[in-house]
Amino acid sequence: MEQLLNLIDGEQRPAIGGGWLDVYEPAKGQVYAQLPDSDERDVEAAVDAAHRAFPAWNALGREGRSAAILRLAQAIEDDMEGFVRDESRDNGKPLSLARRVDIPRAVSNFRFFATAILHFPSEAHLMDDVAVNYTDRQPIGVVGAISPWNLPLYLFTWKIAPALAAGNCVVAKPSEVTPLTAYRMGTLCKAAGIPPGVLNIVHGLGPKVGAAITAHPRIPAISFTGGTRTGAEIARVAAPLFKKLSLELGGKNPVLVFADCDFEDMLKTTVRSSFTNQGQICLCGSRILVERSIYTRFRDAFVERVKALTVGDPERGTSDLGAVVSKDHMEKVLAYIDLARTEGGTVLTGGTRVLLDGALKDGWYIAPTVIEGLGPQCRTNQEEIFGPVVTLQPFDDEAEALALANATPYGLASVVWTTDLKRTHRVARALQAGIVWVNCWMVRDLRTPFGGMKQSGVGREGGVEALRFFTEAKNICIKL
Ligand code: TXE
Repeated sequence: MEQLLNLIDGEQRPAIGGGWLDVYEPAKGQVYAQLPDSDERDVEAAVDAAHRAFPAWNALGREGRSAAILRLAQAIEDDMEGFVRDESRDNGKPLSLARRVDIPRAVSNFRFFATAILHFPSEAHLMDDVAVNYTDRQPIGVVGAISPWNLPLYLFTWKIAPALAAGNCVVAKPSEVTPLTAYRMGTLCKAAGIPPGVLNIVHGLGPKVGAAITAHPRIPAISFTGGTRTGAEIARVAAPLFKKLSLELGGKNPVLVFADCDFEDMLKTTVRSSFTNQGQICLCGSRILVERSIYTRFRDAFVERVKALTVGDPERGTSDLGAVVSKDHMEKVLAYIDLARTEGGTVLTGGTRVLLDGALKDGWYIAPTVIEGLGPQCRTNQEEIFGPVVTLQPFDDEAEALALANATPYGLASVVWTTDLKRTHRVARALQAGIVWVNCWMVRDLRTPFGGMKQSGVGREGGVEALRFFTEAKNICIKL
């Protein structure tokens, strides 16, 4: 049984307390590894190491830090298939998805911020002949990063890359549900020339290790991605400590399908935006709103496409969906499908656990599920399910489409399908979402602001937004 280890002060270490947690393989529903059951003592050791490493890492300068981060990116890319296999095994997602999205994006995250820091602008303000001001964006020092299980290495590196590039040292906690690729990446740091203590990875439970990071008096900034409830708990602890917070939380994203859309392009993409990663992406479109004149046509064509999807062995190229990430999560998603039935919904396809055979007989698989007949205010259409489940709702006009789209406590992402340019501008600007995709989905430019409003989070990641989060802006005013 492989034992994954913490990375603290450049060393691979077990938890000080000596405890271990089980790590499961969702495709088989079995334990395959163990994880340090760390606690505040391990976090303390990581914080000490990070503070000791900070002066030299910062003094390395942007070029020096950029070179080290680029070496780490290259080391991951050099073992692409190993990371792909590990990510799929740990999360249950198809190998093809980890190969196409997760690991290449982790490499891109490092390369993007390793070069972005070289062009990170600052400002000067001249006051005629009185004074000159310049803005000095200095690294915060030691920052905390806490990430979820749905896109494990992708989201873990999305925080670590800008933090390191900006000159900070990091105390990071990946999800205890999917720790494998973070552990693997930690083993590459020494050879990549990331000095001891610059990146510290402390594995373990959220309420223990995550909470210790959040509360630690010598970690003045926390970047978190995860559920809205956990985000609220982190904010409750961090607020009185006046910590800088970046919270990327849940979503209940609408897809608005107008009758004038490119139907085939919309249909193909909407299957993807509904069920990619088993629907476990906070950017997935889980509420599909369709103009009434094409509702029946859309419903029948969409259901036919969904029925053709294959739920199967994540290692097989023919599998469109793999396993959901845990037994608890499978039961949560199935409970939401039962709730939808209770609330009066009709399950048009899916709605059940999928039982495979052989070594996969105990795996956690759910059929892609499409539900109609529910109003906007029921729990099924208000709460985040975060699984392969979407609902369909018709609308009669643009005003009703927007009212339905904005009718949840979330405001993360949205998708609009129309060929009417004026409507595109009207609808995009009226949607309560941090991200609006028009005639596409998951098209990502890393320079753009990323994040949501309402209960989808606070702040933005990506590009200069991330570099500004991980630095303190100081105005220096000099008399002329
Ligand atoms: O979240 P959890 P999950 C959302 C997605 C879904 C959720 C899935 O919509 O709601 O995240 O991730 C740690 N103090 N997004 O279920 O439980 C925990 O150990 C400190 C939105 O994992 O919140 C894990 O490492 N930390 C996002 C991490 O928090 C705590 C994209 C997340 O766990 C903690 C991806 C505590 N008290 C997923 N309790 C976006 N908007 O981009 C748990 N943790």
